[in-house]
Amino acid sequence: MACMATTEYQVTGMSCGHCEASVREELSKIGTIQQIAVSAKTGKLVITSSEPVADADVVAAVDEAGYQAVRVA
Ligand SMILES: [Cu+2]
Repeated sequence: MACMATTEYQVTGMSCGHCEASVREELSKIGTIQQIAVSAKTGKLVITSSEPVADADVVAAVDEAGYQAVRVA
């Protein structure tokens, strides 16, 4: 198994499970992402990927879903 990269973002604007699903759907288009943990309650988004994902790609995907992501870790 290749090295896994984990990155964390704070997402603003989500309010329910549908918001989480929209974020998941957009992020799933980034092929290297293996795992997505997103909470509308806390705004926390944790991405596990097989290769480092560009922050700009994550921010763009979340923006496409209608929310704002900021990298925190
Ligand atoms: Cu919602």
